[in-house]
Amino acid sequence: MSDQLLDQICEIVRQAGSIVLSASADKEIKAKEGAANYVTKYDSKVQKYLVAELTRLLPEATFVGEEDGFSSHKISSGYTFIIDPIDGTTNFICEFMCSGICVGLAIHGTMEIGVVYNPFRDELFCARRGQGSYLNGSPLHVHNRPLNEGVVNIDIAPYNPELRERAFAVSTAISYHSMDIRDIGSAALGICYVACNRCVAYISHLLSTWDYAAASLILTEAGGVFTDLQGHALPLKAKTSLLASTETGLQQTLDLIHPVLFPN
Ligand code: 2AM
Ligand code: CA
Ligand code: CA
Ligand code: CA
Repeated sequence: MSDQLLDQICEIVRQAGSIVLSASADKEIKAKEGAANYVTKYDSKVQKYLVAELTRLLPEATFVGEEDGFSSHKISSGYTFIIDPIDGTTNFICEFMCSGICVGLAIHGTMEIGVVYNPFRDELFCARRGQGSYLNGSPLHVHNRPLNEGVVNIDIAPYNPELRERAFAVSTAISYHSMDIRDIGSAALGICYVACNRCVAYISHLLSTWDYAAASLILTEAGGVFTDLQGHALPLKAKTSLLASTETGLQQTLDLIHPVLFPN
């Protein structure tokens, strides 16, 4: 892995950002399966662009991505790009200006490069394994704060009635021990916001590989930690819960949510 490859991927992701910024008023919104689950023509357009440009960069790579038949979750034994063209589609539809373009590169199943870009704020988070993580070129270092020194981002999961109730219960428990609760509507940016100390923790009951792969490397390279909601180490997985935080915040959160999620 080289810095040059990371720079090239960052440039491709920035270009993809200009597709998002140039979106017309008619985004051709369609409902996907289940509740509160939408896709626009730009989700497909950005993914097509990323697949074409990243294939030019690394022709031998395979892809895992949210849209258009790339969602097999199959991480190959060689190079695998794990991409979410727009993480925060509901935000994009509502012009909330908080969506991330995510590109992760795994080699033999290990994350080596992670890039998450919010074009609306022109904020590019990136990391290379062993080389630290950066926000627009400035190095990121997670401060090991407790929960009461920051806000906690909790995904409300409107697409799943049972998980939504669990998220409300977790929000109640965490609310008494943190500065405040947020749901910024993008899993990848939520994890990156822990990496840059805007949030002290991020909690989700259900993520796909493309939601967290790139951001998880940005987090750990900044000194943050993540597990599933039972505190287990989290390899790249098709569907999982996820808790990202500081070392202190992670243990505090696990202790607070365990009786809520796993009573008896
Ligand atoms: P998306 O915008 O790429 O779909 C919203 O709080 C977060 O949950 C976003 O990261 C969003 O990703 C993800 N999300 C939205 N719908 C989902 C669904 N049906 N299942 C799992 N995650 C979903
Ligand atoms: Ca989606
Ligand atoms: Ca997503
Ligand atoms: Ca998406």
